[in-house]
Amino acid sequence: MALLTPNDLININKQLQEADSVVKRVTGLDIKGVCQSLYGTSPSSKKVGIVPVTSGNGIIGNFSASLHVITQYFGFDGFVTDMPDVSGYYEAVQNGAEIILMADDHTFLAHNIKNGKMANNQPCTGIIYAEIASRYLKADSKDVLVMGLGKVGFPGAAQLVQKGFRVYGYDPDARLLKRAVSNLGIIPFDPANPKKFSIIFEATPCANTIPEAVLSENCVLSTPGIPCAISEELKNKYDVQLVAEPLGIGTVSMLYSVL
Ligand code: NAD
Ligand code: 2YG
Ligand code: MG
Repeated sequence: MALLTPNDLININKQLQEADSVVKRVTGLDIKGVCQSLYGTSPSSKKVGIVPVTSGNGIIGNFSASLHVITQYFGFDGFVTDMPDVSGYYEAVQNGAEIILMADDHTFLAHNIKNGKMANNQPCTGIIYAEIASRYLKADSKDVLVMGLGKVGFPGAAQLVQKGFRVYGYDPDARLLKRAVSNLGIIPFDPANPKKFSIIFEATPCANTIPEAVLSENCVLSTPGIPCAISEELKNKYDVQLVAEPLGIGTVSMLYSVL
């Protein structure tokens, strides 16, 4: 799995503000509004304990501090524990945390220890980026292109199918494409025979995954994928509405899902 770097998280507050303004322009709602509508919950300043984790590749500079900024930005009462790992977990609970946020190299979880609900970052990220894409106010049809059908893309595709969209999907991994076709009923997208879309959801760890032939003027590209799926040049050429942010949108989706 591709891990975040401190570089991705530079100036997270500004990245969140910029993402929020694109989401507002695209959907008419801010990110909180999308979460409220998606999960039917609202935060009322819940206490969130953020526990740094040293296992595997270890602590990512800025990761816990960025989660702190994100929790505050969305109206939660976040704090980072002084200690990492088990001692940090103990410290978080002792200090009144109602929700625990922590991540190792494989799993980033939110656990509401009051009601027992738990969330995983990958499906929560896919679901909210797909939901944002699905709410595009100027969409010209119910057709959506999903690029990447892995741990983030598959649950996003499922969300779009559930909302009644006609979902075209592509993944170079033939087993994953087959799984999405048979389990979700999506239409396999053939890159050799492209068509234009006004809504695109992308979840891959690769750059330049969106071919020019699928872009329509002013289309929405909602993508948690790092690095970005589209070049600056193509973005400008088609005036693409780009929703892309490295950590906050997925995290707030996790938090709302466990309220
Ligand atoms: P994954 O490995 O489970 O899935 C990625 C899929 O993309 C794979 O199935 C792969 O075959 C496919 N793929 C590769 N090249 C492609 C191409 N050219 N066209 C279409 N599909 C292609 O990874 P994941 O866990 O689903 O994560 C996807 C990306 O999202 C990663 O970059 C990850 O770091 C990022 N991510 C971001 C956030 C966030 O908050 N922004 C949160 C979670 C994950
Ligand atoms: O506590 C720490 O600082 C580290 N143990 C955090 C490790 C997080 C690793 N996960 C990732 O980098 C991401 N792929 C998942 C985070 C979602 C946002 N992209
Ligand atoms: Mg995000």
